[in-house]
Amino acid sequence: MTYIAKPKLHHPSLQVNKAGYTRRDYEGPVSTLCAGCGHDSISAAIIQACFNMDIEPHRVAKLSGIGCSSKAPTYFLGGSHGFNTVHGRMPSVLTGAAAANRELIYLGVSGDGDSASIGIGQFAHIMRRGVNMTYITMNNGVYGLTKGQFSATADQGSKSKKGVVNNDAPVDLVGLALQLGATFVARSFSGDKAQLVPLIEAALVHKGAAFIDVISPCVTFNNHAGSTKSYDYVREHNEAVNRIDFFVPGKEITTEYAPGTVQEVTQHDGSVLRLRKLHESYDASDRVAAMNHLQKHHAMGEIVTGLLFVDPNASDMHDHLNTVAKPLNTLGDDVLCPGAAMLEKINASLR
Ligand SMILES: Cc1ncc(C[n+]2csc(CCOP(=O)(O)OP(=O)(O)O)c2C)c(N)n1
Ligand code: SF4
Ligand SMILES: [Mg+2]
Repeated sequence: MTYIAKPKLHHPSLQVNKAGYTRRDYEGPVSTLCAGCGHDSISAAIIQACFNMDIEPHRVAKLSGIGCSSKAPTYFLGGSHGFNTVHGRMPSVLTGAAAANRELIYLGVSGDGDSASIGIGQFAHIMRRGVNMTYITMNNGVYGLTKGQFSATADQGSKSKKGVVNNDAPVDLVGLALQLGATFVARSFSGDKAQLVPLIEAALVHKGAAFIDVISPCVTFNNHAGSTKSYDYVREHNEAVNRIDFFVPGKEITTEYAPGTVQEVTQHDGSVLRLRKLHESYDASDRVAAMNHLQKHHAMGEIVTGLLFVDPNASDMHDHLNTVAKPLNTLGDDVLCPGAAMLEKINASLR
């Protein structure tokens, strides 16, 4: 048995959102991940974000690869479209789905092994193509599902549960996403829901490739002293550059802040992100500065979190390829078949 169904009965006084759903409608069956696994907290944050945003669950397509992290989508958005791909191949399947139907909201869920080890090539191409999606990695520095081997994001010098030292340099998915042209790049921590929920909300409406790397401790294999992905280590070394307030389009913003302490970003759908600066000079619109900041603080053993970069006017894969707006399965013969005369003209032009 891979999951335990939840009772369908809802308490009559549960809050209902504007789309007519309660928070329970965004859940899935009972999770079978280890108690305390960071991945379950990220699932809870996704549920909260979708509820807050009044998203109809059937409008979401959630895709993942293989791993405990890639199994997590089973436990949220039970009424959404779902696809579990081969290990590390979620990005190409998501790209294909997004190309065929731009009307769904695409949510890619992956692990550090799934994205930074076997799937690193696929990760690179989905970011550089600007696929319109929210891509979340649940990053614990190990292959949890196959019993705790170091993954490619494990820090140099960090120790396994049995005391083995990792001598290899880590892959930083945030650094890679920035370099590859992702237009919304953030890092967060599964233990910081206040930071994570608005980041997910903002990513869901971002047009283009939105990437959130979430440090998500594996309590069974990587939560000991010597690990840089444990709850204690992340709490002690978390260096947030900003806190984000997310406002849906048209909502009045009344809170006042001192000049220079807030960076306001209006996205293409009219939603507003208010970035309350924790590092005075940090500018989330400067890609190169974000890369420098990340490297500098990583060398100091710090984990930089927050919205690191956003381009609110980004273009996406559909703009790059000039694709048709309608889902491909709704196009009739009249559109798909150019007709004999047009075919003759095309053939003539090639002779
Ligand atoms: C092609 C292929 N190679 C290897 C495996 C074995 N395998 C399953 S999950 C996994 C790693 C998962 O690690 P990660 O993506 O970090 O997820 P976690 O379990 O840590 O959340 C591996 C190597 C596989 N299933 N398929
Ligand atoms: S093995 Fe680790 S990653 Fe997998 S469910 Fe357990 S705590 Fe989570
Ligand atoms: Mg992992």
